[in-house]
Amino acid sequence: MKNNHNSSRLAPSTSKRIALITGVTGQDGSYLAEFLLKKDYIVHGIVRRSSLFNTDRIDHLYQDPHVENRNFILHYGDMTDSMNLTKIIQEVQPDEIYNLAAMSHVHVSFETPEYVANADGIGALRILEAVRFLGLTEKTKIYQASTSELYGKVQEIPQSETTPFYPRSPYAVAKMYAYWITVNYREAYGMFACNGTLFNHESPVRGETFVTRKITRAASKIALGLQDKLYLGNLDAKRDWGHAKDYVKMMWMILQAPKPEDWVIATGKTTPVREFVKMAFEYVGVNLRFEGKGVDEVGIIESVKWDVLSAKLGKECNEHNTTHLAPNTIVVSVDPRYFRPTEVDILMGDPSKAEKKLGWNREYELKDLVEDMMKSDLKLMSKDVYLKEGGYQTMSYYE
Ligand code: NDP
Ligand code: GDR
Repeated sequence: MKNNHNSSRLAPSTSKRIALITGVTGQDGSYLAEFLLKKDYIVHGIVRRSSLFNTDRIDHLYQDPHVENRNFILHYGDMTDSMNLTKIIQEVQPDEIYNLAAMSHVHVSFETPEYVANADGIGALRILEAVRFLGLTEKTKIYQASTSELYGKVQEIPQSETTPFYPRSPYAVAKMYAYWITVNYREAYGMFACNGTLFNHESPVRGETFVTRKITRAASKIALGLQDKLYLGNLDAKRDWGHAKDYVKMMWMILQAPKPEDWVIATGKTTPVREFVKMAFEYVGVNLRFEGKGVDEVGIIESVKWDVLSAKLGKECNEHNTTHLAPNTIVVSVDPRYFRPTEVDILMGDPSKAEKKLGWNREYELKDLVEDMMKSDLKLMSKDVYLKEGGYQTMSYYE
């Protein structure tokens, strides 16, 4: 990150509303910061120190710390450091806190369970307790980023605010603690603290190792001839996928509701991973068929719509000059390393409470989401083609 952490130059006292976002460098944090800045908030964000810049997603919002009256201000911090969080909250005196910071990868949480409990679980407590300790319970509203992973081994379909939880990963168990401690602080101390139980939401800036982005990046690279094959885990898993842009609006809506409550935010539709793969390849005119079962299942090129591929790649493509996409080429295989010790088979949310009471509606259907991600990744990967042609090295970034 560029050094943007000079808190002695905070914005002067103002009538503007002040928001603090933990996890501002993440997918949701970056969209939410953009959304709140458009609403004329002063936005503070907490950023982790990293040995490389980790602020790519908020680069377009960055303001030089030497500029007076900034409305986007970053602070170094970590969810595992109570003193640091308390100090930032004291300095910022936020009207709204959005606690989005988390080690958010379900599979990785099996490798780092203790850290996840600390950052994702106790981290939420640190925020709540800091607000209480600083005497800000009347002033500061808190949004806790809860998750459909809480439903885990689902007890009913679809899942709503009243569906019992059955977490299936260290991540989900940590988030379960965060969920209930948020409810407890609301009930015990009358705090405006809410859980948004959000189902999967994706975007062109989704982390590269989540399944949707892994697929759209690979489909783009395969179309461009930069990668041969995509290896995935459980193709049968079903998820309720929406667009992050639609979902961050609801985080804000949840804190504008007349009273603090917990909300399910979802599309109400569910789709298998396999289908998402087909949709991504279809965007570039490649039709896939799947054959085999379990670890032997493969995705095979059935046919190519050359006119679609040519239009998407901006150059004439045909069976003679694009042989890497020949019919019957295997482009998807299963690798058991991506299986999880315990899996969440199906998630499908019932968003009717938020639809009725918060006016929740969505701009993006799944097809629009896939298009948005594919368009962006094709553009991104095309840069690699130019770099390679110019004799430069490109990063592999395979997972
Ligand atoms: P990302 O993984 O994209 O972003 C997570 C953010 O948290 C990053 O800014 C990351 O920093 C930061 N972070 C991680 N650990 C710490 C720590 N110890 N201290 C400070 N910051 C930390 O997640 P999303 O944006 O997708 O999700 C936002 C939140 O919503 C998360 O809590 C996630 O669990 C939850 N959620 C997400 C859903 C989704 O589908 N996207 C659905 C439901 C809930 P860095 O950039 O340095 O890694
Ligand atoms: P999820 O998202 O676990 O739902 O958590 P992810 O995209 O990682 O997995 C979705 C489903 O796809 C299956 N899958 C694979 N997943 C990954 N990552 N990589 C693969 O190669 C692969 N192959 C198949 C998974 O098994 C799973 O069933 C996301 C995160 O954003 C959480 O933080 C958030 O709380 C939930 O969504 C809601």
